[in-house]
Amino acid sequence: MSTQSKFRKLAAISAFAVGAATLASSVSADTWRYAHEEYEGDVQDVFAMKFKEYVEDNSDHSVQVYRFGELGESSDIMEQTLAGILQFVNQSPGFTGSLIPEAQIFFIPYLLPTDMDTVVEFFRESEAINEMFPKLYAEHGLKLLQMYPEGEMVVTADEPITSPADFEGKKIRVMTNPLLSATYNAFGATPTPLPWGEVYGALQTNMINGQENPIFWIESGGLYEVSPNLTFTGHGWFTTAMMANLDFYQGLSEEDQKLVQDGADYAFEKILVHIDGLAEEALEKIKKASDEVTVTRLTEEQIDKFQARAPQVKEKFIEMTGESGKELLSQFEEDLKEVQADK
Ligand code: 6CS
Repeated sequence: MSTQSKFRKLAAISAFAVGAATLASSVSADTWRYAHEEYEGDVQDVFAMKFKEYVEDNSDHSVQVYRFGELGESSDIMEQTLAGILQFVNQSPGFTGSLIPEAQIFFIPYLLPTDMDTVVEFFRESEAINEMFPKLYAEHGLKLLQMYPEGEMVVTADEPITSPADFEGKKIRVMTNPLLSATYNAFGATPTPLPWGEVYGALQTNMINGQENPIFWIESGGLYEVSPNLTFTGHGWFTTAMMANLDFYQGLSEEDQKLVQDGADYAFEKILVHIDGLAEEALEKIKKASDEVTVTRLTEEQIDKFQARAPQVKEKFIEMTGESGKELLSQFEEDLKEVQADK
C-alpha cells in the first residue's frame, strides 16, 4: 500500500473512531429524573440542586429535579422510582417506614440526642446508617445513597404542650408509618396519619389539632399560621434519605456509579453547612411574621414524663421488625454511644 493510501486509510479509521466516540458520548449523555418532597429552597431541594450541580459539572449527564406536588405526593414519587420512571428519589423514613419497617427506627422517641454536632457525627460515622441501612433498602429495590438530618422535631398545636396530659383528646397529624402513630399514642395523643398535602388544610379546618416537623418546614409551609403554639420536646430529628432505583444504579458504568455516589457525598457535605443555624433563622422569621406564636421549651422534668413512655415504643419497634430490627437497634445504640463518648 502506498504511503498516501495508508494515510487515507488511517484518516478514515480516525474519522470513524471520532464519529463513534461522539455518538457514544451523545448516547450516554443522559437526563436523570430526581424527585423530592419539598419546595424550592427547602433542605431536600438544596440537596437535590447540589447533587445536580456535581453531576452536571463532572459529566455530560444532566439532572431534572421535580419538587413537591409536581409528580404527586411522597408515596407517588416512590412508586415512580420503583417502577423506573424516576432514577432518583428523596423520601423520608416517615413515609419509607411503611415499605421498609426498620426505617421507622427514627421514630423511637429520645433515641437521638438534640445536640446537632453529635447528630451530624452520628450520621457520618454510624455503621447502622452507612452499612446496615443500604442492605435493607437494597432488599426493596433501592440503592441508598445518603441519609441525612434536616432539623430537630418540634410539635405545633392549638395550645402549648407541656405534659402527656395536654395531648389528651388532641388529634396530632403524623407521617404515614405505624410506629409514629405508636409514639403519639404513647405520648397520650390521638395520632392521625396524613400525607403532607393535606396537613395545612386539616389544621385550618380544625380536623386535626397539631403536628410535628422541623422549624424550617413550619416556617416554609406556613404551619405556624394555623398551628401557632410551638413546643420543643427534644424527642427526635427529622431524617431523610436520597436513593436511586437499584436496577438503574446497577446498570450504570463503574465511572457513573462513582459519579452518583460522589455527587451524593458532595450534597451531604453542603447540606450539613446549610442546616447549621437554619432552625434559629426560621424561628426568627416566624416570630416576626406572627404575634400569635408561642414557643415552649420543655424543662428536664417535663421531658422526663415523655421520655418515660419511650420504652413501650421501642418494644413496638422490635415487635414490628423482629430480629432484623433488633440487630439494627442494637448497632444504632452502640454507634450513638461511641459518638457521645467522643464528645
Ligand atoms: O411532614 C411532612 O410530611 C414533610 N416534612 C418535611 C420536613 N419534609 C417533607 C415531608 O413530606
